[in-house]
Amino acid sequence: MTLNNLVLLRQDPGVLVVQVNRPAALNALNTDTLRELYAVLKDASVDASVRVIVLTGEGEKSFIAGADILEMTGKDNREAVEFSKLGNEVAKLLELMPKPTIAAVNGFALGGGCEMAMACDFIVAADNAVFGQPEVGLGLIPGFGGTFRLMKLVGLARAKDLIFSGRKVKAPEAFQMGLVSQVIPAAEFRSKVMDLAVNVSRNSLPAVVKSKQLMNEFSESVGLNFKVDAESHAFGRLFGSSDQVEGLAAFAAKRKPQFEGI
Ligand code: CO8
Repeated sequence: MTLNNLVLLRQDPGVLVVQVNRPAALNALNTDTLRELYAVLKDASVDASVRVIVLTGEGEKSFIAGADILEMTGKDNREAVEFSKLGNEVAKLLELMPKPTIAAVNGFALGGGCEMAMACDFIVAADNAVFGQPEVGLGLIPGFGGTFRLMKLVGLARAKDLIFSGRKVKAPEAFQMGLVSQVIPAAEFRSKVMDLAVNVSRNSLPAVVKSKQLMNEFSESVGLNFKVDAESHAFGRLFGSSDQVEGLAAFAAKRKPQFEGI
């Protein structure tokens, strides 16, 4: 496929940094970006020179501020299912590929952004990072794996708290919940993340990959396809509902939504 620089790559020996590059939209994921992300990750998954993948966002403000709300606005049910499935394919690749994947969250990780981070093997966050699943405030549900990965990481009650309220949590609270494995001061974030990634890359790759595979299986990645399918279809069914239309229109108009759905 033609790459449009929606995803930037930087390769240090053994470490591939994959950087979502739509800073004007706070790195929100539209279809083209998801396709490009999938293509570069697929290549990296079989590239012998890549031993560790770091997923991050361009700029200082945002990792990924979610799926592109403006692009989602015109979608019908079928298109919404397809969009959710595309995001879920990227997330599945991050989770299952035979390479360690680290999410380096350098700012907003909201909605689909939090979901992409959770699909990585673990998350390190700058101390100014902000996490959340705000979909219900848009008349939506998480659609890139958040309905099952969040509860795996933080437990069922905390996942419900976050998804029902849509509230944003800062890096220290995300760390306390178990969503994030390390919080690093923003000023030294990039260099510390690279140190960490290089450290992982120097270990035996077959041993790291085998431990990844086992931990995934033991932590219920089994049944992943069923969960992904169920989520994508539930996500798609919300499209066309009065709350979904109102939620996305309110975001575009920069006003608060008025929900009436029952
Ligand atoms: N989609 C599209 N554009 C976005 C998004 C987004 N998710 N987030 C930010 N932007 C754009 C804004 O529209 C704005 O553009 P412009 O300058 O042209 O007006 C620009 O980025 C900067 O944003 P703000 O001016 O809003 O910046 P602030 O610093 O004031 O606020 C926030 C930052 C808090 C991150 C705010 O932008 C925000 O709330 N964004 C939306 C976050 C959100 O709700 N994300 C979840 C989206 S839904 C989702 O991810 C579902 C995943 C499953 C999808 C399944 C598909 C079918």
